[in-house]
Amino acid sequence: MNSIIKQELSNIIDKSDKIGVVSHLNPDGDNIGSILALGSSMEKLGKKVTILKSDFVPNDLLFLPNIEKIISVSDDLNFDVLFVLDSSDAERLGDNKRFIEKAKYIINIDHHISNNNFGHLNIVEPKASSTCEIIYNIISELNLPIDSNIATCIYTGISTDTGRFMYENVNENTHLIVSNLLALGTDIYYVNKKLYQSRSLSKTKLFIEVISSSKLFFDNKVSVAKVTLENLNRANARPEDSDGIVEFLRDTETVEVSVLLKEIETNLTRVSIRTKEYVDANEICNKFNGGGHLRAAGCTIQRNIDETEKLLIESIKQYI
Ligand SMILES: [Mn+2]
Repeated sequence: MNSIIKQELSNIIDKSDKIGVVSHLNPDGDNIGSILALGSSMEKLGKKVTILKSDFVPNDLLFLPNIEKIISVSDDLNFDVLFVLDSSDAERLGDNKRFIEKAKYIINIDHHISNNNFGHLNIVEPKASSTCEIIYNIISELNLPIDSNIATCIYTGISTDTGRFMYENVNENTHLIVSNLLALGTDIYYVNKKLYQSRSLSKTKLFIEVISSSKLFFDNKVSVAKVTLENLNRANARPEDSDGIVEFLRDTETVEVSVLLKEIETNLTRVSIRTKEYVDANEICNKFNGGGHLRAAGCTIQRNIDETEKLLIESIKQYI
């Protein structure tokens, strides 16, 4: 963060009383972790903070400290400043996009390379491992309050967005931050058990069904799996229970690109792409008005799930 941005951010927080912090659709550990961490820190400063969700919070994140502070609203709220975290564009907020349209000042903090700088102040750092890493740096550079609960939320975002510290976005600084988070009292054994060893039975059933019907293409380099509404029904699972399938498929030795297609409705399919070494996932998704990161990206296509599958396979072909 350069000193001009740092000064501006500090001024805005100083002079604002009513502060909103908002999540995106289909939130993950980094998104929920970052809104809770920043929201709780500013609340400790004495600000009136509203932490808003734009969608369901996945079950495996309900253990996070201060999770009860997250609300969903139907009536309209006014903020002096609205922080939008981990969201590459305003559309990611779904219905809560209306808060962006009416807030006096928007601060966009994100690490997606595809971020379109929709805020008045944009702190977009594609090299950061996670939005939580950026939030940690803001808290430490601005001397904002931090405690073990805030540290736990930040740790969760960094751990989940780095694939448990395995991806290329991890560097020595990531581990230095984690070292500080542990010193602040994060119980990593407890957090890791909640995050990685607490899968529901219906989620396990969904994984088995979806993975067993997945298909391989181009010399086993591309793996494609489909989650239909029927799959969800049979396993008694929720749409977010498919989180993790696309990474599981990517981890196959021969696979460079894994694709998960989720049927949202008959002619609407959500696509998640993961790559391992040389294919740019962001570039593929950009063609369909989506985006994300080099090795993890997504898009939404207005076609049925089978047509989307054909479209994607055709589009990935040139990279293999
Ligand atoms: Mn993130």
